[in-house]
Amino acid sequence: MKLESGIYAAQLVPYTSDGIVKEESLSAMVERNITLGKVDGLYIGGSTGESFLSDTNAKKKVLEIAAETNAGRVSMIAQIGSINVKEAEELAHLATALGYDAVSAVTPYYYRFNFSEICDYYFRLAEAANLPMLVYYIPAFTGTSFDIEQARRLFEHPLIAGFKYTSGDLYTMERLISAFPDKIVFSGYDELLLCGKALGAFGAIGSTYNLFAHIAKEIWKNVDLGLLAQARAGQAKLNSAIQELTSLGLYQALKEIISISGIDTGCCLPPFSPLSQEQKEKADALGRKYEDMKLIRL
Ligand code: MN9
Repeated sequence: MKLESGIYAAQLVPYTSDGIVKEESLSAMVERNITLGKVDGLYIGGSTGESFLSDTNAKKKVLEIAAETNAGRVSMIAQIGSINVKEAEELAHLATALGYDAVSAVTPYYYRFNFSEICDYYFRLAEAANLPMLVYYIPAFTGTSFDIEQARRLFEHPLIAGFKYTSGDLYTMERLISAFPDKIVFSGYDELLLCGKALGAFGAIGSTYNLFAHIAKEIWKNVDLGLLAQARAGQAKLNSAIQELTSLGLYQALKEIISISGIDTGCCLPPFSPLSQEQKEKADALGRKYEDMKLIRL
């Protein structure tokens, strides 16, 4: 399968309090995204999956379970990036063996790598996978941003297929989309889904689509139909929910609400702290409210 355009859930991952992947729950959460959320694709092992907090075994398990559960139904992207490049290469090989459609890698972070080092990292990982590579661009977290000329250098490698663009700099996003019509850009901030789509993004990848895929798909479709007022109303509803959930801890709150549907969504990995009883009750109440508003189905 090649990558479909549209809404991709950045897959949440349920962990035990010891940091072990809850395998059955993960499979149920993937299934839920495909059959209830009707997502166009899945992005596995990214920030939302807490990949940068997890150990190599957990990363591999997550890639395996997601691929087995999906069994070729929707497009799948494996986030394999890590500042442990040997680990990233192993994950790249695994993603290929498991039949992923593309890989993605976070820009190497923590140390201030120069651009030539960053290019080497991306080319090496793309070649290890021998799959299309989406640069996971998230400058607020990695501290590294690229200009259009740097993007051009990355795109000189035929396997660099596009960006997962998680930045509020919509000017650069537009320049990227216009300058490289043969490449693809996924919009990475759920808060800016309407804007990304309006500027020509190929798809959108987001954590909140584990819960709000339906409204995200509606925003997407309404932009396609030129129904701007409806799209804007949808984005406003989504953003109010993001604001409410973020005040509790976004991934924790998303997992708590999904657990109402009967899946044991487990914990987040430390240093993320668990929700207090009071926060859990608040998240549950928000979940019921979104259900009443027909924003989600539990
Ligand atoms: O991958 C997500 N990024 C992070 C995409 O979690 C760092 C987004 O979906 C955000 O969670 C979302 C809320 O800020 O836009």
